[in-house]
This record gives sequence, structure tokens and C-alpha cells, in this order.
Amino acid sequence: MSEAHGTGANGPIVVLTGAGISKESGLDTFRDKGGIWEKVSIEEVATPEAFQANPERVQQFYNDRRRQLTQDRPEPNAGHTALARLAREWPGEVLVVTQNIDDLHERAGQDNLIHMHGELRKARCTDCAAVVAWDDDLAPATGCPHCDTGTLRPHVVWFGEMPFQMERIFDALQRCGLFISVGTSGSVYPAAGFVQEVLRGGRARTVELNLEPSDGSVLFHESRHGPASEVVPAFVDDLLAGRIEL
Ligand code: BJW
Repeated sequence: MSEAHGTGANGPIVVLTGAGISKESGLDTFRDKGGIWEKVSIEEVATPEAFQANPERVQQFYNDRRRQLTQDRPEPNAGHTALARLAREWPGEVLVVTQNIDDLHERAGQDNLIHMHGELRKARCTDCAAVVAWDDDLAPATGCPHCDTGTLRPHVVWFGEMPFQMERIFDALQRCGLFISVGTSGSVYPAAGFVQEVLRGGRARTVELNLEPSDGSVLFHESRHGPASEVVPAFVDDLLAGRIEL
């Protein structure tokens, strides 16, 4: 094995993904032209206050998106499958941290995966916090199957709520040798701050793979711009062939 190919001794590869990686599978991004936030406002559907004020509206927003996943069955694209291949073939650890609530990474075969903003095909009890697999519509009165008192809400992270598994994510960011950001505008924290966290360690390479320069583009050592279905497989090919200096 060549030095450049690495053995994992440099620390894990951490890949952060956002809505852009699922765009070519037919799922909308948030902030692009024609994206989700042009059709509904954050204040209407993506805060705890919105859920308190109008749970039916918020449930409807997520019911529609859940049905899109379970009934239209969008397929993982070449970006997702390239990352799954990287995890299979790279000799060290590869951790994918996704902001996406769709299930396209797992359906592409990605196993070391964190859904930091939750999962659309799960629901969570507002009382006992039990998390259950959930493919049906939710209504404000849908009861928790684990306790007598609670009702279910989408298992997602709204603005003002703490994303999941932050301790594990920051531990991996501090140890990582390569950080790759794919298909995210870099406008939502804490994910937008991950590249700075990695740079603080001073030894990891940072790469952005995105349709266009993101908000934090200047913070990356290397940027490749284009659709995820093209730039991600090409970058993974280069990495596995030892053509990327680490
Ligand atoms: C392609 C492509 C193709 C297109 N190929 N690329 C002031 C300053 C700093 C922070 C704050 C602040 N005020 C409030 C905050 C915190 C707040 C925040 O960041 N607000 C900002 C608006 C400033 N954050 C929070 O509240 C978070 N919690 C938190 O901070 O807790 C405290 C904490 C403290 C310390 C440590 C840890 C925690 C929670 C954020 C929750 C976000 N929730 C959402 C909705 C729920 C999930 C859902 O419904 O799906 O998550 S918002 C939405 O944005 C969704 C996404 O995951 C998230 C990120 O969006 P993403 O993925 O980047 O999509 P886009 O559309 O923005 O970008 C797509 C990109 O793809 C573009 O660049 C395109 O060019 C590209 N692209 N096609 C490749 N084919």
C-alpha cells in the first residue's frame, strides 16, 4: 500500500453530507432556487414553537416528505454509492455524518453513519422520548406505543434543538485526517462549523465537493464543484488510487 493511500493511522475520514447529495435522487434541497424554504417558511414548520402552535401543519409537512420516501422510493445515486464504496475499500475508519433525514445513505449500503438531524422514517415520543420506526402518517393525537401518556412527533431536529450524537461527531472531527463536505450550503450550525473544528487540529486535509462554492468554501484546502453524482465518485476514485496527498 502506498504512503499516500494511508492506513488509517492519520485518523478517520469524516464525510459531512447535506441535501445536495440527494438532489439527483429527486429530493429537494432547502436553500437553492425552488428549494423547500421557498415553498414553506422555517418558522411555519421547523421550530419547536411551530409544532406547539400548529402540530397538524408540521405533521403534514413531514407526512408529505415521509410519503415521498416510502411511496415514490427515490433511489440512492452515484454520490451515495461512491461513499459506501469508500467505506468498504478504505483501510481505516470512514464516518459519514449526514444532515439529511432521508434513508439514501443506508440504502446505498453505508453503515458507519450518523443522522445528526434525525430520520424521517422514525418518530419520537414527546413524553418518554422512545424512538420508534414509523412509516405511516402522524397526527397530533398519535399515541406512543411505549407509554400511556405521550404522543409522537417526527424524529427530526428543528432550529433551537440539539442535533444528535454531537459528542461522537466532535471526537471524530478532532481525530480525523481528512474531512470531506458534500452537498451542503454551510449555513446551518453546528454542521457549518465542523470544518473549522477540523482545521483547529492543524493536521487534517479539508475538501469540499459541492455544486457551487458554499458559504465556507475558502476554509477548504481543495474544492471540486459539480453535481454530486459526478464529483463524489471521481474524488473517491482518486482517493482509493492514492492520488490524493494526505
Ligand atoms: C448540490 C447539488 C448537487 C445542490 N450536487 N451539490 C446565529 C449564528 C450561529 C448559529 C445560530 C445563530 N442563530 C441560531 C443559530 C443556530 C441554528 C442555526 O444554524 N441557524 C442558522 C440559520 C444561522 N442551528 C440550530 O438551531 C441547530 N441546533 C443548535 O445549534 O443547537 C445548539 C448547539 C450548540 C453547540 C453545539 C451543538 C449544538 C439545529 C439545526 C436544525 C436544522 N434543521 C433542518 C430541518 C430539519 C430536518 C428536515 O426537515 O429535513 O435541517 S434546517 C435544514 O437545513 C435541514 C438541513 O439538514 C439543514 C442544512 O441544509 P443543507 O443540507 O446544507 O441544504 P441547503 O439547501 O442549504 O444546501 C444544499 C447545497 O447543495 C447547496 O450548496 C447547493 O449548491 C448544493 N447542491 N444540488 C452537489 N446535485
